[in-house]
Amino acid sequence: MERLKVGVICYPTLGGSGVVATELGLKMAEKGHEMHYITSSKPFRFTDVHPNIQFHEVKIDGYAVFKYPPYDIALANRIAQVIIEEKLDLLHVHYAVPHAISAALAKDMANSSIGVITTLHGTDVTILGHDPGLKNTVRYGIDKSDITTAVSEALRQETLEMIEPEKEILTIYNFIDESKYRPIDPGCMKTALGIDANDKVLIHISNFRSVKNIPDIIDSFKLIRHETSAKLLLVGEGPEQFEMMEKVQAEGLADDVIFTGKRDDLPELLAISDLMLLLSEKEAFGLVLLEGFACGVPAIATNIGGIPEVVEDGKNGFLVEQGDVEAVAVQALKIFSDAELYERLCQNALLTVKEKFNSETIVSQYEELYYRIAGLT
Ligand code: GMT
Repeated sequence: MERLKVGVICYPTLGGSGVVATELGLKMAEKGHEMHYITSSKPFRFTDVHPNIQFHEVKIDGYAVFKYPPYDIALANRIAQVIIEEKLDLLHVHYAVPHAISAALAKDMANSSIGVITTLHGTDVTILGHDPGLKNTVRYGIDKSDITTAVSEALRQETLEMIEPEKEILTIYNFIDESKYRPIDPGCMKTALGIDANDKVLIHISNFRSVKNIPDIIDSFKLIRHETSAKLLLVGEGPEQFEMMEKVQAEGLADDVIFTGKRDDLPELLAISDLMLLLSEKEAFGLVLLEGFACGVPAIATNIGGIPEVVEDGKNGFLVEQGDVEAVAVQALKIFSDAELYERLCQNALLTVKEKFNSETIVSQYEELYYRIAGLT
């Protein structure tokens, strides 16, 4: 098949969407396509450089005359340049707002009819979409795109109901790189973190935004800790971090809750973890669940958004209603006390990634769309 030149626009530093944009670009580059990232900085998970990947930095000067530097316009300007200079075949933008808007403007600036695929990751629809002013902007971004995808069926449905776009939306699930996330020997990680060999380890990984509902994680852990010897790893950093540190102190849990900060060795941390907790109030997909599953770690998660498409109750973990910290504790203690159930959940977690979220299948779905909008099928 023909080699495509793809412009990719994403938030280089933002959680799951940045990870998906990065991993997808790497997989496409491995397939022989030329991937051009047009971003403010190098996406954070880009540790491996590939000869088929190029970066085009968006520079913006902080002119004193502007209260807010016009990043979206600077981005549009850079996209337009790259469309022309690199003779791109298509653009893949992650997030309708602001990236699909910048892409539409760039097309106009470059006087180009280049195809645009927009992937919705959640926050623009589930949060911005509630703002009546921005709802029209999200709709504009979707309707100006040739194809829009959503990372879960729940997000697709919510977008159709809330934003009422004219264009159809397809669901393409997220994926992870199975060669990075797999069960590995934990080595001496438990000792390094000061965790006793027999302690159960619960893990939560996020960007510590309020939507992740970390107080519920701490409250659930307190109930679990009351019944069994356990440690809670809180991995990541973000706006709620210091407040959560204060809460852990106030609850008398400082000896059992470990704030690791942002870490690159997630497979190692997952290798010592028995259970993942994700108790968000909104979650379009929950990429971190897949990272855990791929390492054989089952999850307890809230029954909201796209989570039930990933966590199947009783199969690879358990679903709880948002705010029901007692249910989290009951399910966790049940899992810890039943070795057979635990083993079944772990095996099913691994199978979920292999069968439902297989990276090869999902990358092919995107590739097919790339050819379609480049007019090559
Ligand atoms: O959840 C975040 O804070 C970050 C955000 C992002 O842009 O990475 O996550 C969204 O996209 C991820 C990748 O598709 C999804 O796994 C997350 O569920 C989604 N977050 C929300 O819907 C809150």
